[in-house]
Amino acid sequence: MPWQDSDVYYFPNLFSLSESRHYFRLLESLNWQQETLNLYNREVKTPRLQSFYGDNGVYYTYSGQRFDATEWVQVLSCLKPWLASTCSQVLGRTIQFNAMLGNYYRDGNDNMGWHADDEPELGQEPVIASLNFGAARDFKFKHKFSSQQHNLLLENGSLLIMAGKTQQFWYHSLPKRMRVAEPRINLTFRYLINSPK
Ligand SMILES: O=C(O)CCC(=O)C(=O)O
Repeated sequence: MPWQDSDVYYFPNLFSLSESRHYFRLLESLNWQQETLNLYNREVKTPRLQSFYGDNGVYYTYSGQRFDATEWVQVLSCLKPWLASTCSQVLGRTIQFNAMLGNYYRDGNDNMGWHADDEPELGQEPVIASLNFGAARDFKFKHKFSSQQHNLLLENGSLLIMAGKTQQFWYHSLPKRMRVAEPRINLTFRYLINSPK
């Protein structure tokens, strides 16, 4: 995308309709959980389900809570190297992933608020590779220091790559869309640099 201070690529139809259906079915059996977060001393359930897989010992912290990775399962172990090589070709350098944070949106009421993937454990210029299956959903970008905004429709079977300075300069969100009745599965592959436990 030709946006200032960013390195964003969108590939629709990376998977055919039947491949996407196949992956959606397999991915439905991941370890989906609705997390409870403590926000301003109130217990709040995240408006979506999440799952977190990764190499042994990998964890991430979110809203002061620590989440330890579940051991890879077959479908993710197959997707991971394939996606790493796809991203390496796109970005022209070797990309590796050691974790996958997944999001399951049951319908258009489920959403994700504005944030940047800028936690220290992701490093300075993280590569986030995001696969989309199921309902198409709007994905919004908002510049951190100017009024620029962009919208991308993330379609069934597509790939979004966010790299370079994107997380330093932009927030992103997946807003509610009340007209959407179908579920959506999103897998975000990342590389986490964890300090020893
Ligand atoms: O579901 C999506 O596409 C949003 C995922 C996302 O923003 C994230 O995992 O940081």
